[in-house]
Amino acid sequence: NNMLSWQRTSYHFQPQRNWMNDPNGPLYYKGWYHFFYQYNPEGAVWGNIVWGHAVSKDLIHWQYLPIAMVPDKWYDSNGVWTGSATILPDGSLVMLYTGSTNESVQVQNVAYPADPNDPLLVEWVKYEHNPVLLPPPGIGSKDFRDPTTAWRTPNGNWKITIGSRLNTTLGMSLVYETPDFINYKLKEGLLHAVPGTGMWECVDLYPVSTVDENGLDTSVNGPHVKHVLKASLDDDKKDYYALGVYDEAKDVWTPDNPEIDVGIGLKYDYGHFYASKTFYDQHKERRILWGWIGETDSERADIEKGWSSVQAVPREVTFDKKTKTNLIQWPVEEVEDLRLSSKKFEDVKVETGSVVHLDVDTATQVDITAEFEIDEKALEGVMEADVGYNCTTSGGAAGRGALGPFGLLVLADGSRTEQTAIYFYIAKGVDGNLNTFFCTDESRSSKASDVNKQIYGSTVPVLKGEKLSVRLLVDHSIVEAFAQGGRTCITSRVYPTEAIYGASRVFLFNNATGVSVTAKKVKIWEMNSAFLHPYHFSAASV
Ligand code: DQQ
Repeated sequence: NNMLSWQRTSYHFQPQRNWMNDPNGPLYYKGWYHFFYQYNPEGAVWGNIVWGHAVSKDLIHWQYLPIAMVPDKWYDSNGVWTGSATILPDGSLVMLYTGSTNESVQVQNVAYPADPNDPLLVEWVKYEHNPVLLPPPGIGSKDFRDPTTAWRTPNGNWKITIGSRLNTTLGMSLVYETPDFINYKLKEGLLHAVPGTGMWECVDLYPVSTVDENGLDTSVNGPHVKHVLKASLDDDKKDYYALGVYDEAKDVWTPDNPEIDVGIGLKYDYGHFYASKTFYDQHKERRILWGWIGETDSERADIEKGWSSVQAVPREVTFDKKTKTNLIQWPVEEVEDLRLSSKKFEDVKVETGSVVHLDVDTATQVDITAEFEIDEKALEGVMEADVGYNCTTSGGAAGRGALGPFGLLVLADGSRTEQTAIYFYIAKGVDGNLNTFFCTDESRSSKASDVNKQIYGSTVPVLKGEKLSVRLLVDHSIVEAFAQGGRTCITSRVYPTEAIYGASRVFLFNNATGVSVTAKKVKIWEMNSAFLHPYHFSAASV
C-alpha cells in the first residue's frame, strides 16, 4: 500500500511483506552472517509461524533466502517457534528450537543444515526422533520455550537453559545437560528465579569480559568474566538483563546486586525492543545483540500496509568497564558504511525555553551524534532538590525543571506539529548529587490517533568530567537512541504523517528553566539505504 510506504525503513532489517517477530538462531558460518526470524508468510499479524531466513556479509546489507523451516510435523504444527544455534568445536551447527505441537504443547526440537558445505544453509532437516525435550513434571505445557545457545562444560558435555515460570508468577530458567543434543538431563536446581516476574521468554546467558574489548564465545568462563542473564518478560514485553556470576558446577547464576536482578532492574532498551538474542561473532570476535521492534500502530493499519515489525540494527554488547554496573550497547560499526554526506554544527547555544533548527537536507534517514555541555556554575547554582523525576510521568519534553529537559527533536516537520523528542533531564537529589535521566517523548510523534505514543526512559550513568552524549539512528518510523556511548538505550516506533521524506527536520531544544545548554558538537549524516533484496542463486550454486 503506497499510502503507508513511507513507514518502511531503509536500513533496518524487515521482510518484504507480512509479519515478523523474534530473531532466531543468529550465527556466522563460512563467510556469511545468517539471520532467521519468526515469520508469518500468510499475513501481517502473528500466526502460522515459520523461520524466515536472510544472509549478509556485513550485518547490514541483507538478502532474503527461502523459508528455512515450516510447521510440517506434529511436534511443530502450531508453529516453529524461537530457538538458537550452537557451533560445535568441529565447526558444525546444531539448531534447537521450540515447537508448538498439534496439541499446543511446547517441546524442544533439533534441526541441522541439510548440506554443511552450503555456506547459505538454505535447506534444513529436522531430527527424525524429535522432540528431544517435553515439559518436565510440574512445568505447564505452555510454559516451556526458547532454548538458548549451548555452552560447553569442562567434562565435554553441553548445557542449555530454557525459560519458564512456576505458579504463574515465579519467573525462572531451567538447566539441561546433554552430551549430543539428543539426550538431555534436567539439572536439579534452577539457573535463577525471580518472584513476580512471570513467564521468562527468550532467555539468554552469556559471558562478557571485564578487562578486554572483544566479545567472548558462549562457553568461556573464569577470571575476568561476568555472565549476563537476560529474560524477556511476557507480562510487560520488556527485555531485562542483569550482570552476575555463573557457577558451572552448581548450575546457578547469581546477580552482582540483588536489587537490580533480572526483571526488576536494567532493561536493554527502555523503548520498544523485545525477544532479543545475542550470538558470538567468531569472525570479528564480538558479541552481537539482535532485538525485535514490533509495531505500535493498530492491527488494522498493519493489515492495510501489509507488513509488521522490523529488527533493531544489530548492536555490539560489552561490559561497561568504567561504571562496572551495566552493559554498553552500540550499533555495529558496519552501519557507519551507510553514512553519506554529513553536516557539522559546533558550539550551538540553546537558551532556556528555545528551539534551534539544524539545517540539513533530508533528515528522515540519518545517523546523529551530539554532545552537550551545561554551565557548571548553573548546575551548582540550583538550590532546591528535584526528587521523584520520572521520564514517563513528569511531563515529557514539555515539562520544565531547572536542569532539563534538553536534547533533540527528530522526525519533526517545520512547524513542529509532529516531533519525537530525545532528551536529558538532570535532577538534583536532596543530598545535592545530580542524577541524569535519558528519555524519549513520542506523545507528539504523529497526528494519527490510532497509534500508541509513549514517554519512556530511565537514568543514565554519567561519570565526572563526561559530557552528555547521544547517538540517534533515525530511519523513517524508528528512532534508536543511545546515551553516554550506549549505557542507556531507547527505541521508539513512531508514525509521522507530515514529518516524512524531505519534510523531516532536526532541532535542538532546551526546556530547562535554570540553565542554557551548549551543543558542543553535533554531526548529522544522511544515511544510504541498505537495499534488501532476494538472493539471486546463480546457475552454478543450485
Ligand atoms: N515468540 C515466540 C515464542 C517466544 C515469543 C513465538 C516471544 O517462542 O516465547 O512466536 O516473542
